Amino acid sequence: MKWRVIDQVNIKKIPLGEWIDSLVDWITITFAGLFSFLTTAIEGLLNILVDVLSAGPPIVLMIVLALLVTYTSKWPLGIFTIISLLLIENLGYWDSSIQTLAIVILSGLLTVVIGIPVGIWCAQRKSVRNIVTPILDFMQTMPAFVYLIPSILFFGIGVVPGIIASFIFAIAPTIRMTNLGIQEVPNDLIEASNAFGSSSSQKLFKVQLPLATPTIMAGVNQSIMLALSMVVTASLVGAPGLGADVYRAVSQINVGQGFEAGLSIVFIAIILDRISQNLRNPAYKHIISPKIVFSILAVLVVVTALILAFTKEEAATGNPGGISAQTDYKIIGIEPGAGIMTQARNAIKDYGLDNWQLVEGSSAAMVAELKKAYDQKEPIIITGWSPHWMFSSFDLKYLDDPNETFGGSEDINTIARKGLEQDAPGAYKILDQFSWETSDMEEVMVHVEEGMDSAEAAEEWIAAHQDKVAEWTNGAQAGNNEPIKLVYVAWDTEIASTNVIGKVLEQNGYNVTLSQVEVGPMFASVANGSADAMVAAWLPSTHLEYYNTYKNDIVDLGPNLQGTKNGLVVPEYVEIDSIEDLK
Ligand code: PBE
Repeated sequence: MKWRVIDQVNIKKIPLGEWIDSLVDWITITFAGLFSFLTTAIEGLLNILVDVLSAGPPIVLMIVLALLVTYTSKWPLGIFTIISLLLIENLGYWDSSIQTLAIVILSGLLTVVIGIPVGIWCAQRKSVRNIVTPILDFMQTMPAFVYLIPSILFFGIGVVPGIIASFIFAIAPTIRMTNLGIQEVPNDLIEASNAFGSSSSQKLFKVQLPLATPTIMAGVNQSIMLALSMVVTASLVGAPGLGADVYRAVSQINVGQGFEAGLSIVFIAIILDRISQNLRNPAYKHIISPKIVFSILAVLVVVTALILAFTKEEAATGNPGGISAQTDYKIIGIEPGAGIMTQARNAIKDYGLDNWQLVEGSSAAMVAELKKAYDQKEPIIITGWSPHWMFSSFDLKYLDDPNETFGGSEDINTIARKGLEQDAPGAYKILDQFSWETSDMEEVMVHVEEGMDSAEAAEEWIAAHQDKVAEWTNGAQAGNNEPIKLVYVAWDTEIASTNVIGKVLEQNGYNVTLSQVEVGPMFASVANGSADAMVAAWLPSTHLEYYNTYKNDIVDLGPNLQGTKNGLVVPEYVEIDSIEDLK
């Protein structure tokens, strides 16, 4: 029996979530111009950074970084740097590392540029401090994932929402430590400078900031490390780099790849930590003065950026009005481990779409991006599948796939763990007899999309289709509160099916838990028996690889739905018809 305080005193749930939704909607529309400006600016800066970092052959950047680490933190660490970077390059994570470095450096710069002035302001005015401190507490305790949601709506998917979320997550230490550093400046020094009649800006720049620098730098160092720790989270909304490699490894249960990418993150973390910790007080400052070293570095960066800017040939963008230019050669994908992503990667190869990039993220982020583009009648290409409610909410079409890279029409199969038949024969039988039509599934999906709770939508469908449910439960013995664990991925199709079959099992005496996981873990958990079943295997093509990996350790109960389809999808107003048109 569920028990809620508000039921007892008869007060309605406060619609806090809805208020936030409308607020975010309002912000999205009102500040659309600002957001698209910020997106372009941040993307532009990031591209420059990436270009500069990858200007020469990798060894050049390795040496520069090693020298910098040596200078700030002594030669043994310099040697460590060069060895670890060579290892990263050998393992094949060099390009990802550059992306990650650029993301962290840019979020780091943003935190410095905004955090230090705010910190100074806090130190100077108590009233500001009183407002900023609780906001910082809030920002630091709110799970960082939550920032990603509005970030997607404001900035679209890709690297920008990742940078913004990292920035919000990472800025607090810089502000706090700047404030602290300035306040800790001894009072007699302030009085002395007052006595000499210095203006408040002289006091700030000549007395307070220099004395506070070590504390401020400690804050900056922490901010950089926090930004680095966001890279994995940011990859959920499509930020590239080592984080995306880790996410992909989790999604596909690829232990080796996960370890390699994780190790690369550790190396980058050590390098960034050492440089930023000792920036203020370099180990060899008595040999060359920091001013000279950092000037050389700055000149190097600026000159490289300028040379690149002038020599860069206009990338072969083809027809500027064409679809490729308009979408920036991006196909908006979903979870990296999804079968449709493998198909899309193959399509890029099969159709020779060398310049195209498949953006990894999540189904929810993809749909948010589609909505955004659709509202503004902007061209967009996504990985899409049916059944899906998006086809009834938007006018969309599949691009022709003459090579059949996306497979043809498929089925969704139910898969159970070995031994379930003996342990819970009734549940096994119901799962085995579960089978419905696309239109049934769509009924549930539309309700969920309209905002109904998925469990409630499932109950409603069950109540309206007792005849079908009776066929599934026919001859199945009722449970005695045995636990049944169903796993699923948060695709709209599987949210619908898993909730419905879960409710049916529950109504037949089973104690059902649903747990949402990534694709790889979904198959693996049924195979190793930590979950009882799933109703989400798209076969024969989409999940073929997973199926083949685990087929000896699972029981395939056959299709629960027939006639699905995968492909590349565009809104009707986009004037291409075939994947071949993307060339
Ligand atoms: N899908 C929906 C999944 C299966 C269900 C097509 C996104 C996939 O590609 O793995």
